[in-house]
Amino acid sequence: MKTLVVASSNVGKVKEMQEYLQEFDLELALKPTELEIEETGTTFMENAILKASQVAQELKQWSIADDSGLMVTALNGQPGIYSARYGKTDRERIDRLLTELKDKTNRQAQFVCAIAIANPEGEIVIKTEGICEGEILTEVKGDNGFGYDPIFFIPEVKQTFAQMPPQLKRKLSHRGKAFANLTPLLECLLTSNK
Ligand code: ITT
Repeated sequence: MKTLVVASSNVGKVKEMQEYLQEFDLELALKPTELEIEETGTTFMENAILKASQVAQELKQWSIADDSGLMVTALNGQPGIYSARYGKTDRERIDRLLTELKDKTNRQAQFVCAIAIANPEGEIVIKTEGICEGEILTEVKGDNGFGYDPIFFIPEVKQTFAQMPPQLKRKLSHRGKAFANLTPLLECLLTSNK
């Protein structure tokens, strides 16, 4: 494997994925924007597998996909796999969530990230997951990051993802943890494909 196609159109997510893959001897490419994969899965992992596998098959290249989202306890786990479809913009998605949580005292939530890597035939060779527990604030705080970062608060460090420097988000976040699980598996794969 020399080139790995990042199967995502989410700029914030792609930036983090590129950073977390930097330590590997890989050329990263972006999937063409016109190549869109329908997320018909019922779990984060099913959707990550769909995206990695279909992009790999289309382009006949190795591919990595991330499916992630926010599961809010007071909303019975919603928006979950529908986190991207909760509104048209990050602002709209945040506002909708804050409105739905307006009268709720239970602010518990978890971010989940599923990662899948597919070979050029579309077969899944690696899959990992990461989870990060936190709370949903009643208003936005911080300017870093993307998506729901300004309302996702980690009590242990008293900061939202959007208030943290990128290294701390990497250490604590769902994506950082999924990539920490991925690292030894990817090292192994790269050694066996030399
Ligand atoms: P791709 O499928 O093209 O990768 P997407 O934005 O549609 O991009 P998902 O289906 O995985 O991605 O939806 C994830 C949603 O959760 C989306 O709205 C993200 O902005 C948000 N999200 C995921 N990880 C996040 C993070 O680390 N911080 C804030 N929001 C995040």
